[in-house]
Amino acid sequence: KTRSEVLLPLFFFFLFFVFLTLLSLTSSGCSPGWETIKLDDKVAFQSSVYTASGVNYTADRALDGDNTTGSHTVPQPISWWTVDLLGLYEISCISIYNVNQDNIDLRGARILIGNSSERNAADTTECATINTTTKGENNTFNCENGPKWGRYVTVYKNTSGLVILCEVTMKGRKKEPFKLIKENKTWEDALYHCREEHMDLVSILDKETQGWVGLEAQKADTPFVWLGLQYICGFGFWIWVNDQCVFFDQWAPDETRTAVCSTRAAMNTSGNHLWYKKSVYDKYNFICAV
Ligand SMILES: [Ca+2]
Repeated sequence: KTRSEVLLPLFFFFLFFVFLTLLSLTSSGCSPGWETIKLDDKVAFQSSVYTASGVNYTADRALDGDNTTGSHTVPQPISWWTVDLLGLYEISCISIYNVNQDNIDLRGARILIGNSSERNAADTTECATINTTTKGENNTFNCENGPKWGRYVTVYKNTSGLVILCEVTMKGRKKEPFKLIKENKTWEDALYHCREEHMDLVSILDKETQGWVGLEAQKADTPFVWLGLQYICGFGFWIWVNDQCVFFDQWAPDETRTAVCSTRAAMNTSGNHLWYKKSVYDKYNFICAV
């Protein structure tokens, strides 16, 4: 045998060994390449709040960057903790740190990710089931079958007991499907701007999109933002700029469906983000689909 005939199989065996070692290293932590999501400016809430010695163990204590403070519910048949990420994220993994304390046992709790704060909503998917007590160390849970999309991350425990979380961290990346443009333009100029720079003026076809657009609208300088909803006055109906009919709507209670020509729809930037009829010549900030 030549020298290379002997060495080549050895070399491949070595590569295989390195591969196995790397695999075992990565499976214990979060998959590489994901950013840590900033959580101390997000909003957390939970099923109940435990109070002792004048301290309220509120949900936000799991996000304050301090391992010595924790959120704590009271024992109930179902306990949960939820963070609203105030945006759409692709989430790869969640890590939970807890101190070593007798009443902490999260085994069987599920980590849920979705776009509704209702934990049993149809669009909620499971990231992982917690299989350790999470006591006395930082435990990382990678989302099974790949990263999950969502705005709300929930630790959901329906096997009586309580949910204690000293510190929660997660990795992923933000996705921004809508963009507020802080320029005051007429409806048509807004439409041209969106179509040139992005995809289109936004169309809202469901409650979920209404929620996203409402979040973006809160940052506007003007009391209303333009939506891609136009009135076809010759035929007397409303239609989205992506040619979709209006099945979901959020009109303000006193707004009638009929309008004069040159009317378009704008969203109120405060309150419940209801829709109002506005003259096509009014100038507002606007929201593009990107
Ligand atoms: Ca904490």
